Amino acid sequence: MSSRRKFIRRSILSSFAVAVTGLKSCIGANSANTEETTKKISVKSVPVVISTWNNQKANEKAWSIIEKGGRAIDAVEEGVNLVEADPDDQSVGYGGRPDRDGNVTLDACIMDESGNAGSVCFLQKIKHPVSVARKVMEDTPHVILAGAGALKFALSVGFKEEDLLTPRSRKEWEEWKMKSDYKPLINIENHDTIGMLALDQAGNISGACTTSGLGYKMQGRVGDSPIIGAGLYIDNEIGGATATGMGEAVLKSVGSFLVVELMRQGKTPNDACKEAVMRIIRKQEYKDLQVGYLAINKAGETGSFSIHPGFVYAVNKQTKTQIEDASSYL
Ligand code: SD4
Repeated sequence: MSSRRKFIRRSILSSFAVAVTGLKSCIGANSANTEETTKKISVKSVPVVISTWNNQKANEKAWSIIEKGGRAIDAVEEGVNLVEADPDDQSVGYGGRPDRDGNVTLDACIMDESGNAGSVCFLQKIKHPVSVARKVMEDTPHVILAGAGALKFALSVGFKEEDLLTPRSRKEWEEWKMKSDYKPLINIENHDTIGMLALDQAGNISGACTTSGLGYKMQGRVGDSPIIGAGLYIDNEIGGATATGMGEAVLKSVGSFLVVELMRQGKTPNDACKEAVMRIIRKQEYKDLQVGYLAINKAGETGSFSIHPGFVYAVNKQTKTQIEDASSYL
């Protein structure tokens, strides 16, 4: 049997194997018949990989793992690793824009289908913060390690120290210092953070998020991306969500957790992302800031929404990666 046919067959088989305890909320049933509903209905799980912005290669990498029957957690880690290593992506990992003092400081987190989570923030000199986050998740009793402690841990488990400031990012920072004008531009400067969600053939969901944060931020600033519930949240009974854009707005609304909880209450991924954006819009001045959410549910349905137009995302539900425009409030 061709590997494509095997893949389709496995996907169909897994769709019947998934019984979702949280399903009653997905379909709006009341609590009295929860058990019955759970027994009778199973979700048809269609494998999917989705990630923020135009990260086609990262999606292709992740999809190649899903397609072979691999785990979602491996797919998201290896997918975002590609972007972390790319010197041309100035919002993530190697080549990321530095803070205003010239330090490249990285934030990342990862979460698996069992609700395990790992995170690093304000980590310097390590090219793959998401892989350090996975080690935190798997090898320590903690969820978040920060700064010098995160670096010490990374070195102790075999990561190597590297200078992450590329000549291009250094040159731009030197130019920025002439004026020191701190005003992130929507969709242009500072926005390429990768948040990735995957649903594998076994019906399991995992996610990862990694960034160098806002360019020219204050030293020590940590954004939403490494914070479980803000930049990323997974609940394998319901779905997953990730965020990009102005981290302060996402942090204050615990955005990704909110999106997943809204899906638990019965909203589609799209409507859940929209409502999470509306929470920001109702509470603060939003004209000068961009926030975008992506979500998937247990069935593999996807959704997205942003404040401003221009937020794009990469999605695989079939072999070819599509780059799509998110709907937006403005
Ligand atoms: C942060 N949310 O550090 C990140 C930035 C981002 O695309 O998403 N950029 O606030």
